[in-house]
Amino acid sequence: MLEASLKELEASARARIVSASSAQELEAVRVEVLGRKGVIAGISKQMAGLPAEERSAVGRHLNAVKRALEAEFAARQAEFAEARLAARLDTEWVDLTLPAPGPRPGRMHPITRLQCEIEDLFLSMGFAVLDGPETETEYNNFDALNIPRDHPARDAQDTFWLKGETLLRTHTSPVQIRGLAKLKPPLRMIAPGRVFRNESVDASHEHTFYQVEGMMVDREVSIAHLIYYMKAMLTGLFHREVTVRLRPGYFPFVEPGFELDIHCLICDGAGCPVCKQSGWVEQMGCGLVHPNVLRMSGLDPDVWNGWAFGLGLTRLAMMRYGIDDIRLLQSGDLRFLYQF
Ligand code: 2NM
Repeated sequence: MLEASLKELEASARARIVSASSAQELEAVRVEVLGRKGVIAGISKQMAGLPAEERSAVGRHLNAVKRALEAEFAARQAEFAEARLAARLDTEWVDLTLPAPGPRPGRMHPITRLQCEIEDLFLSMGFAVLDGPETETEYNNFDALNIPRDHPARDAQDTFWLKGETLLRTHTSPVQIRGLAKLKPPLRMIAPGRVFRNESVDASHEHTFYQVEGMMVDREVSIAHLIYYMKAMLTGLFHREVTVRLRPGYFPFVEPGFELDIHCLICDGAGCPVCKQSGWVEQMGCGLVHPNVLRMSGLDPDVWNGWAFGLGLTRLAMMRYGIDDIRLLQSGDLRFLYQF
């Protein structure tokens, strides 16, 4: 009786293995036949009731059927695996003879580009380009620049204070103070770099931004020299003649101090949103180096004097490239960066 059902089982299992149309269907059949609770396991259980001599004959037959079906399943599984591979080769092939798509090259950030151009301009006029630390002493950042002890810029609201008397530099002037200690006048130098102010961030304010400051110290330096060099820089940057005007401006480290405006390059002075209809755009602060600053750096203001300027690269970059939100500059957004 069991012998007959074994034969029948083998035949029907073989038929189902052959007709299985997918690996999943085949697996379902395998579990049903060979699984722990499958048909063969069931028959195996029933054998317990047979007399001993019959049991060993049926047992041998059962094992033979089991091994034969296992081999059959394995062969059919291999067929499915091979078919899967063939299908992948159809869709996933790669032509190895094609030239590789080279890496997408990086670009220079718009601020870096401006900084490099300004460095080149001043290098060509005999200036040294100086670098310095981003963490500074209170002395280099404030005292040596004639900024009074009670000046609001020293406030925790404006300055990121670190441990002790150190801080994140709020301008690159401390680099120039270091320059004055190292170089002998007559001297010319610029100090480009990253500066930090404790401000709330919005579309036109960042806590981290870029500046270029510069100074020249010689005998009998005048405002005429200052204007000459500022015009040389702006003409070089904008590739055209620029008209400038000076208004009085207060910075503790210069006397007299000025705000320097340029005739709006977008509307040529007619009035537009960039110059807020005034025809002029505020560009930078500048002036003649305060005698106290020279004195604190060990220079006699009766012998030496100088001019200095401070320029924000962010505003300049926004103007030059028509960027309307300052936050894009530090966003790291490739969609923004690849436009330059
Ligand atoms: C400005 C405006 C005016 C400036 C002064 C000095 C130094 F070191 F000579 F004292 N460096 N930069 C200066 C002058 C900076 O920024 C708006």
